[in-house]
Amino acid sequence: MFNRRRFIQFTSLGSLSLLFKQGYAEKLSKNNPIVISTWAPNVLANQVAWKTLASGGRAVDAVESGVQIPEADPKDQSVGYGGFPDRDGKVTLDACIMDEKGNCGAVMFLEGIKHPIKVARLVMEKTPHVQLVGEGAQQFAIQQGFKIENLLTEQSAKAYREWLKNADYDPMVIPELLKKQGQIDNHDTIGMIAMDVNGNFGGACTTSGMAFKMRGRVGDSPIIGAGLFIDNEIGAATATGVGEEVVRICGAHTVVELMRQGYSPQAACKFTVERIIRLRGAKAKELQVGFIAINKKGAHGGYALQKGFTYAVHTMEGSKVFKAKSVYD
Ligand code: SD4
Repeated sequence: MFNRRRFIQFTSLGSLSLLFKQGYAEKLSKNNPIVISTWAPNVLANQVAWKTLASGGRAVDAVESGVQIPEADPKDQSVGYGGFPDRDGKVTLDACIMDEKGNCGAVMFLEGIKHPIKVARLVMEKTPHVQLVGEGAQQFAIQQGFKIENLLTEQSAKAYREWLKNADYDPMVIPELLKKQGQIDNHDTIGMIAMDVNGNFGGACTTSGMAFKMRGRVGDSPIIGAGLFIDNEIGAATATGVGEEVVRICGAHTVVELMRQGYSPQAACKFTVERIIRLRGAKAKELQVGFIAINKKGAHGGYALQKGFTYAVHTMEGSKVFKAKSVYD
């Protein structure tokens, strides 16, 4: 039953009157809207997305606004402005978005645009295509009124100069090194998925990719089916970690298809992570990949290869952070 006291406690006051006026309150409690994001610090991004969900808005609009928080945050060195550069010292961004009708858009290897998710949304809505890459993606963004900005902050440039001393690319070791240097605070690619009051899903994923990657490299994050997937009858899933491993198994799509077979979100994420181990054997011990998922009932789950993967959840009950279970400790 709908609990008005709890509802008032956890819903932003601004959206309350609107909700009651438009009769969303009942829908809110019945359909359990939910937004979840990879990594604990994205609690804030979820709160922004929740404002849209709590006022009866679409999941796709909620996630588009939510992921702009880390995109604009220079302290988040895995997403948008302030992201770590590639091995040539250039920040290149990947993002995708998907709605409840299977509409989707993506940009890859995009330079100089602070909010790649907004460009991905416009690819979805204003072009006959799903994916735009590099110079073409940038040209499209400029046509749509975006400004070119320098996205490389002094902090990320410093990390790059440090990295250049050895210039070894190792996706597992690099985050640890940067952590030791105080450069990162367990903050990573954001994959955000949501279900709105109408029971419809939306998802967004945005990243600056693996730090010090080869120039032109694109990971899983902007690939529909790998970094993000939605089937409105079933649920939504998104990924973080070493993108090459996620692409290999069509990660997010696999999670959703397992939920279709009756797996819970957590069990579907676990089975998908285990598929990486079956393919990669001992190599999987040196990699991190994490998935999160939600189903039509509003249940959520996550699973990772290595410990330390967290995800943030926002529902009618407020914000919470979950530590995902993992295969390796
Ligand atoms: C990529 N999956 O580019 C992204 C990176 C990432 O946490 O998620 N880092 O492969």
